[in-house]
Amino acid sequence: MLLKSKRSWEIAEANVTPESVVRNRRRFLTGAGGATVAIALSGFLKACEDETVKETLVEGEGDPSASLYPVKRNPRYEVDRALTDEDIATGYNNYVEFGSSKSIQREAQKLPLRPWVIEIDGDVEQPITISIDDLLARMPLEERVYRHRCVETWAITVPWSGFPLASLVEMARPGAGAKYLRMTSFLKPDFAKGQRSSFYDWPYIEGLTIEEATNELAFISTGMYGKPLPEQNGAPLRLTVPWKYGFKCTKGIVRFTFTDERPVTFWEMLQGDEYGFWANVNPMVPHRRWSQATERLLGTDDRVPTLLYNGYAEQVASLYAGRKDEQLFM
Ligand SMILES: Nc1nc2c(c(=O)[nH]1)N[C@H]1C(S)=C(S)[C@@H](COP(=O)(O)O)O[C@H]1N2
Ligand SMILES: [Mo]
Repeated sequence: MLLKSKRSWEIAEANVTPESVVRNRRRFLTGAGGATVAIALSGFLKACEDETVKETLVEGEGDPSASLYPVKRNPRYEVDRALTDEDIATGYNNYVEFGSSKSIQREAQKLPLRPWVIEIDGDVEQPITISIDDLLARMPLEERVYRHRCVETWAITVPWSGFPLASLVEMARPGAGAKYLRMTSFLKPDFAKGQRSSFYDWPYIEGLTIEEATNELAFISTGMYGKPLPEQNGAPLRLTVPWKYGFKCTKGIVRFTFTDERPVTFWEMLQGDEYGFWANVNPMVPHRRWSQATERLLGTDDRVPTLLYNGYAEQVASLYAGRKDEQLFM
């Protein structure tokens, strides 16, 4: 993601190192071995290199969920665009936990995917603690082809495997007071070197209204291209809300919390005037520093017009009918 700095030459998709934005924040981080290490940020952060070696889970091999895929494609969710090549969609990523470039694929392999325990809590009938493999066994898996539009203006088209977020909400049995669903990502600075940077408020938080979370399009991806999700794309589970800018699609989720309070999201906390809570795609509403009128398709580099709600207005426009006064598109 691109952060505001005093430099006027910044353009969309420029590879900005957020740490280069000077901040005088200090925070104590727990480093490897439980030692408490003070990391002062000024200029570049030289995080200690991670020595921890993970059990091998290479490209789906050895992943206990590998036998679940491929799953049947739901023909309701196809798009009139060619699929992005798998190598591209799995090799050009945003995942600040592992660094600020697009080339975090190798670094992300350090994330241990098992055990992976998910908490479902807050305003629910009874809190649930469930392992990813038990959750996968309970959820109705299917494949859907969705467009994905990053706020930085690149776009991909991906065959996701996973389940409707509505199925998880149904399992959770939220109370009548639950107006929002907050999603929290993992916090493992020993494995995720970006999390040793105190520039950000970790962990990554995202949120949806309950109406959004139970919209038919809201999806939890657990696989892509007929295989388990790779680490760099958010394994073992990530949110996929294709009508919103990509930063809403939080990766590596460990907690779903039902609440009456609107979550303050990761990017909102850092720079809310550019990356807001709603973040619905709209070609007519420019980002503060660039136009959102067109997008670049990764692979072909074709520039094509961006669509309102990323082409999903029919399914989601009604969610916002009563919210005209809000900043729905940033
Ligand atoms: N936890 C977490 N989730 C994240 C991000 C991130 O940095 N951390 N980046 C977001 C952004 S900006 C985009 S565009 C998508 C990219 O998903 P992809 O790499 O699978 O294409 O992930 C989103 N989810
Ligand atoms: Mo993004």
